Amino acid sequence: MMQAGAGGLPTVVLRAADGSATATVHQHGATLTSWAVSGAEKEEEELLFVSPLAVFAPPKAIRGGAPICFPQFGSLGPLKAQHGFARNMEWAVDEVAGDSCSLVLCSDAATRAEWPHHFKLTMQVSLLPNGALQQSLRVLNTGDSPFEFTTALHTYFRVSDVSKASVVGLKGLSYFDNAAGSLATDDADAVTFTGEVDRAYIGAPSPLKLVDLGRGAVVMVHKEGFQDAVVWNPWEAKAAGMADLGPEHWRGFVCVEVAQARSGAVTLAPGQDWEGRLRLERDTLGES
Ligand code: TA6
Repeated sequence: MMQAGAGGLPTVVLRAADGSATATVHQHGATLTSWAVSGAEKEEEELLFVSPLAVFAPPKAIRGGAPICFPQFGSLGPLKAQHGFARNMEWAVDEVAGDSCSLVLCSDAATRAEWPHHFKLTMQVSLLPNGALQQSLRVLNTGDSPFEFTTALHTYFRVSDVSKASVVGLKGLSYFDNAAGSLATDDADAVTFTGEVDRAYIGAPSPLKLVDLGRGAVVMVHKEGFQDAVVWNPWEAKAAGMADLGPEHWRGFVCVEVAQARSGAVTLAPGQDWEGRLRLERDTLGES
Protein backbone atom coordinates (compact mmCIF):
# COMPACT_ATOMS: atom_id res chain seq x y z
CA MET A 1 0.00 0.00 0.00
CA MET A 2 1.36 3.47 -0.91
CA GLN A 3 0.84 6.27 1.58
CA ALA A 4 2.42 9.52 2.71
CA GLY A 5 5.04 8.72 5.33
CA ALA A 6 7.45 10.61 7.56
CA GLY A 7 8.24 14.00 6.11
CA GLY A 8 5.17 13.74 3.87
CA LEU A 9 7.13 11.69 1.34
CA PRO A 10 5.62 8.70 -0.51
CA THR A 11 6.15 5.33 1.14
CA VAL A 12 5.20 1.70 0.62
CA VAL A 13 3.80 0.07 3.75
CA LEU A 14 4.02 -3.73 4.10
CA ARG A 15 2.32 -6.11 6.49
CA ALA A 16 3.43 -9.71 7.07
CA ALA A 17 0.93 -12.37 6.03
CA ASP A 18 0.90 -13.73 9.61
CA GLY A 19 0.53 -10.24 11.09
CA SER A 20 3.90 -10.50 12.86
CA ALA A 21 5.52 -7.34 11.43
CA THR A 22 5.12 -4.22 9.37
CA ALA A 23 7.71 -2.39 7.28
CA THR A 24 7.89 0.98 5.56
CA VAL A 25 10.01 1.89 2.55
CA HIS A 26 10.43 5.51 1.49
CA GLN A 27 10.50 5.86 -2.27
CA HIS A 28 13.25 8.44 -1.75
CA GLY A 29 16.43 6.41 -1.85
CA ALA A 30 14.38 3.18 -1.55
CA THR A 31 15.14 3.67 2.12
CA LEU A 32 13.68 1.08 4.47
CA THR A 33 12.59 3.36 7.33
CA SER A 34 10.63 1.05 9.61
CA TRP A 35 10.61 -2.60 10.63
CA ALA A 36 8.24 -3.15 13.53
CA VAL A 37 7.63 -6.56 15.04
CA SER A 38 4.66 -7.52 17.20
CA GLY A 39 5.20 -10.31 19.73
CA ALA A 40 2.43 -12.55 21.09
CA GLU A 41 1.37 -10.25 23.92
CA LYS A 42 3.61 -7.30 23.29
CA GLU A 43 2.97 -4.04 21.57
CA GLU A 44 4.64 -3.39 18.25
CA GLU A 45 8.36 -2.83 18.68
CA GLU A 46 10.28 -0.65 16.22
CA LEU A 47 13.68 -2.14 15.44
CA LEU A 48 15.12 0.55 13.18
CA PHE A 49 16.29 4.03 14.11
CA VAL A 50 15.40 7.16 12.19
CA SER A 51 16.88 10.33 13.62
CA PRO A 52 14.30 12.68 15.15
CA LEU A 53 16.26 15.39 13.28
CA ALA A 54 16.22 13.56 9.93
CA VAL A 55 15.55 15.90 7.02
CA PHE A 56 12.97 14.62 4.53
CA ALA A 57 13.93 16.94 1.72
CA PRO A 58 15.20 15.13 -1.38
CA PRO A 59 17.87 14.85 -2.61
CA LYS A 60 19.19 14.77 0.95
CA ALA A 61 19.56 11.20 2.17
CA ILE A 62 17.35 10.15 5.07
CA ARG A 63 19.34 9.92 8.33
CA GLY A 64 18.34 6.50 9.52
CA GLY A 65 16.57 3.38 8.39
CA ALA A 66 18.63 1.63 5.75
CA PRO A 67 20.05 4.00 3.13
CA ILE A 68 21.59 2.21 0.13
CA CYS A 69 25.21 3.02 -0.65
CA PHE A 70 25.86 2.69 -4.40
CA PRO A 71 27.91 2.84 -6.59
CA GLN A 72 30.36 3.24 -3.78
CA PHE A 73 30.60 2.64 -0.07
CA GLY A 74 32.18 5.58 1.76
CA SER A 75 35.05 6.85 -0.35
CA LEU A 76 35.79 3.44 -1.90
CA GLY A 77 35.21 4.47 -5.50
CA PRO A 78 35.69 7.33 -7.94
CA LEU A 79 32.85 9.61 -6.74
CA LYS A 80 33.32 12.68 -4.57
CA ALA A 81 30.01 12.04 -2.80
CA GLN A 82 30.51 9.69 0.15
CA HIS A 83 28.37 6.53 -0.24
CA GLY A 84 27.43 7.37 -3.85
CA PHE A 85 24.10 8.68 -5.12
CA ALA A 86 21.50 5.88 -4.86
CA ARG A 87 20.33 7.09 -1.43
CA ASN A 88 19.70 10.58 -2.85
CA MET A 89 17.51 9.56 -5.78
CA GLU A 90 13.84 8.88 -6.37
CA TRP A 91 13.43 5.20 -7.12
CA ALA A 92 10.46 3.82 -9.07
CA VAL A 93 8.06 1.50 -7.30
CA ASP A 94 8.06 -1.68 -9.37
CA GLU A 95 5.83 -4.16 -7.54
CA VAL A 96 3.86 -4.03 -4.32
CA ALA A 97 2.15 -7.03 -2.74
CA GLY A 98 0.82 -7.07 0.83
CA ASP A 99 4.04 -8.33 2.35
CA SER A 100 6.70 -7.43 -0.22
CA CYS A 101 7.74 -4.75 -2.64
CA SER A 102 10.46 -3.95 -5.10
CA LEU A 103 11.80 -0.60 -6.21
CA VAL A 104 14.12 0.10 -9.11
CA LEU A 105 16.64 2.74 -10.06
CA CYS A 106 17.90 2.87 -13.63
CA SER A 107 20.81 4.96 -14.80
CA ASP A 108 19.89 8.18 -16.60
CA ALA A 109 21.60 11.38 -17.70
CA ALA A 110 21.83 12.58 -14.07
CA THR A 111 23.50 9.40 -12.78
CA ARG A 112 25.78 9.22 -15.81
CA ALA A 113 26.95 12.79 -15.14
CA GLU A 114 28.34 11.44 -11.85
CA TRP A 115 29.25 7.90 -12.91
CA PRO A 116 29.41 7.05 -16.62
CA HIS A 117 27.77 3.61 -16.58
CA HIS A 118 24.46 1.99 -17.44
CA PHE A 119 22.82 0.01 -14.67
CA LYS A 120 19.58 -1.16 -13.13
CA LEU A 121 19.26 -1.56 -9.36
CA THR A 122 16.44 -3.56 -7.82
CA MET A 123 15.82 -3.37 -4.08
CA GLN A 124 13.33 -5.85 -2.69
CA VAL A 125 11.90 -6.11 0.83
CA SER A 126 9.77 -9.03 2.03
CA LEU A 127 8.25 -9.73 5.42
CA LEU A 128 8.62 -13.39 6.37
CA PRO A 129 6.86 -15.41 9.10
CA ASN A 130 7.58 -14.60 12.76
CA GLY A 131 8.54 -11.00 12.15
CA ALA A 132 11.62 -11.63 9.99
CA LEU A 133 12.53 -9.25 7.20
CA GLN A 134 14.45 -9.99 4.03
CA GLN A 135 16.05 -7.31 1.90
CA SER A 136 17.98 -7.76 -1.31
CA LEU A 137 19.86 -5.54 -3.70
CA ARG A 138 20.44 -6.62 -7.29
CA VAL A 139 22.81 -4.74 -9.57
CA LEU A 140 22.57 -5.36 -13.33
CA ASN A 141 25.00 -3.99 -15.90
CA THR A 142 22.73 -2.77 -18.72
CA GLY A 143 25.56 -1.17 -20.70
CA ASP A 144 28.12 -2.49 -23.14
CA SER A 145 31.25 -2.06 -21.03
CA PRO A 146 32.20 -3.48 -17.63
CA PHE A 147 31.97 -1.45 -14.41
CA GLU A 148 32.93 -1.94 -10.80
CA PHE A 149 31.16 -0.84 -7.64
CA THR A 150 31.20 -1.08 -3.86
CA THR A 151 27.97 -1.02 -1.88
CA ALA A 152 26.23 -1.40 1.48
CA LEU A 153 22.85 -1.51 3.16
CA HIS A 154 23.65 1.10 5.81
CA THR A 155 21.16 -0.09 8.43
CA TYR A 156 20.57 1.96 11.59
CA PHE A 157 19.26 -0.29 14.40
CA ARG A 158 17.45 1.25 17.35
CA VAL A 159 19.04 0.44 20.72
CA SER A 160 18.03 1.43 24.25
CA ASP A 161 21.44 3.01 24.77
CA VAL A 162 24.59 2.44 22.73
CA SER A 163 26.53 1.68 25.93
CA LYS A 164 24.28 -1.37 26.42
CA ALA A 165 24.69 -2.64 22.86
CA SER A 166 27.22 -5.06 21.41
CA VAL A 167 27.86 -6.83 18.13
CA VAL A 168 28.94 -10.47 18.25
CA GLY A 169 30.56 -12.53 15.50
CA LEU A 170 33.52 -10.43 14.40
CA LYS A 171 36.27 -11.73 16.70
CA GLY A 172 39.56 -12.46 14.96
CA LEU A 173 38.75 -10.44 11.84
CA SER A 174 40.75 -7.66 10.24
CA TYR A 175 39.04 -4.35 9.86
CA PHE A 176 39.80 -0.94 8.51
CA ASP A 177 39.37 1.50 11.36
CA ASN A 178 37.97 4.58 9.69
CA ALA A 179 38.33 6.65 12.86
CA ALA A 180 42.05 5.83 13.15
CA GLY A 181 42.69 5.54 9.40
CA SER A 182 44.49 2.20 9.74
CA LEU A 183 44.03 -1.57 9.66
CA ALA A 184 43.55 -3.48 12.91
CA THR A 185 42.53 -6.91 14.16
CA ASP A 186 39.56 -7.45 16.45
CA ASP A 187 40.43 -9.69 19.39
CA ALA A 188 37.39 -8.90 21.54
CA ASP A 189 34.49 -11.32 22.01
CA ALA A 190 32.08 -8.54 21.03
CA VAL A 191 32.24 -5.00 19.70
CA THR A 192 31.16 -2.66 22.49
CA PHE A 193 30.77 1.11 22.43
CA THR A 194 32.68 3.48 24.70
CA GLY A 195 33.61 6.01 22.04
CA GLU A 196 33.42 6.45 18.28
CA VAL A 197 33.37 3.13 16.40
CA ASP A 198 33.72 3.16 12.60
CA ARG A 199 35.00 -0.23 11.45
CA ALA A 200 34.82 -1.89 8.04
CA TYR A 201 35.36 -5.61 8.69
CA ILE A 202 36.90 -7.63 5.88
CA GLY A 203 35.20 -10.92 5.05
CA ALA A 204 32.62 -11.01 7.85
CA PRO A 205 30.74 -14.23 8.65
CA SER A 206 26.99 -14.70 8.84
CA PRO A 207 25.07 -14.36 11.04
CA LEU A 208 26.13 -11.42 13.17
CA LYS A 209 24.27 -10.75 16.37
CA LEU A 210 23.32 -7.31 17.66
CA VAL A 211 22.57 -7.50 21.37
CA ASP A 212 20.76 -4.79 23.31
CA LEU A 213 21.05 -5.58 27.01
CA GLY A 214 18.81 -2.62 27.84
CA ARG A 215 15.80 -4.20 26.09
CA GLY A 216 16.85 -7.84 26.33
CA ALA A 217 16.63 -7.83 22.55
CA VAL A 218 18.72 -9.50 19.88
CA VAL A 219 18.68 -8.96 16.13
CA MET A 220 20.28 -11.70 14.05
CA VAL A 221 21.81 -10.31 10.85
CA HIS A 222 22.14 -12.96 8.15
CA LYS A 223 23.86 -12.01 4.92
CA GLU A 224 24.59 -13.54 1.53
CA GLY A 225 26.55 -12.01 -1.34
CA PHE A 226 27.86 -9.10 0.75
CA GLN A 227 31.34 -10.15 1.88
CA ASP A 228 31.89 -7.45 4.49
CA ALA A 229 30.25 -5.81 7.48
CA VAL A 230 30.55 -2.32 8.92
CA VAL A 231 29.86 -1.27 12.50
CA TRP A 232 29.37 2.43 13.24
CA ASN A 233 28.39 4.83 15.97
CA PRO A 234 29.74 8.39 15.72
CA TRP A 235 29.68 9.13 19.47
CA GLU A 236 29.08 12.57 20.87
CA ALA A 237 31.45 14.98 19.15
CA LYS A 238 30.92 13.71 15.59
CA ALA A 239 27.17 13.43 16.07
CA ALA A 240 27.02 17.02 17.32
CA GLY A 241 28.58 18.10 14.04
CA MET A 242 25.86 16.36 12.01
CA ALA A 243 22.83 18.63 11.75
CA ASP A 244 20.39 15.76 11.13
CA LEU A 245 21.62 13.77 14.14
CA GLY A 246 22.71 16.35 16.71
CA PRO A 247 24.22 16.05 20.18
CA GLU A 248 21.39 14.02 21.75
CA HIS A 249 20.24 11.17 19.57
CA TRP A 250 23.45 9.25 18.80
CA ARG A 251 22.98 7.02 21.85
CA GLY A 252 19.87 5.52 20.27
CA PHE A 253 21.40 3.54 17.43
CA VAL A 254 24.10 1.25 16.17
CA CYS A 255 24.71 0.76 12.45
CA VAL A 256 25.43 -2.82 11.45
CA GLU A 257 25.86 -2.71 7.70
CA VAL A 258 26.21 -5.54 5.24
CA ALA A 259 28.67 -4.36 2.64
CA GLN A 260 30.88 -5.05 -0.29
CA ALA A 261 33.66 -2.69 0.71
CA ARG A 262 37.18 -3.51 1.89
CA SER A 263 37.11 -7.04 0.37
CA GLY A 264 37.19 -5.29 -2.98
CA ALA A 265 34.85 -3.93 -5.60
CA VAL A 266 32.52 -6.18 -7.62
CA THR A 267 33.15 -6.10 -11.38
CA LEU A 268 30.20 -6.74 -13.69
CA ALA A 269 30.56 -7.49 -17.39
CA PRO A 270 27.80 -6.25 -19.75
CA GLY A 271 24.59 -8.15 -19.02
CA GLN A 272 25.96 -9.60 -15.78
CA ASP A 273 24.31 -9.13 -12.39
CA TRP A 274 25.20 -9.38 -8.70
CA GLU A 275 22.87 -9.81 -5.77
CA GLY A 276 23.35 -9.27 -2.04
CA ARG A 277 20.83 -10.42 0.53
CA LEU A 278 20.09 -9.59 4.15
CA ARG A 279 17.71 -11.37 6.52
CA LEU A 280 16.90 -9.86 9.91
CA GLU A 281 15.31 -11.76 12.78
CA ARG A 282 14.22 -10.37 16.14
CA ASP A 283 15.16 -12.68 19.00
CA THR A 284 15.08 -12.47 22.73
CA LEU A 285 18.22 -12.56 24.87
CA GLY A 286 18.89 -16.08 26.12
CA GLU A 287 16.88 -17.68 23.32
CA SER A 288 19.34 -17.16 20.47
O1 TA6 B 1 29.35 3.34 7.48
C1 TA6 B 1 30.00 4.22 8.33
C2 TA6 B 1 30.18 5.54 7.65
O2 TA6 B 1 30.88 5.38 6.45
C3 TA6 B 1 30.93 6.48 8.62
O3 TA6 B 1 32.24 6.74 8.26
C4 TA6 B 1 30.03 7.70 8.73
O4 TA6 B 1 30.47 8.78 8.08
C5 TA6 B 1 28.69 7.16 8.24
O5 TA6 B 1 28.94 6.14 7.34
C6 TA6 B 1 27.62 8.12 7.79
O6 TA6 B 1 27.91 8.71 6.58
P1 TA6 B 1 26.98 9.85 6.01
O7 TA6 B 1 27.52 10.15 4.65
O8 TA6 B 1 25.59 9.28 5.95
O9 TA6 B 1 27.05 10.99 6.97
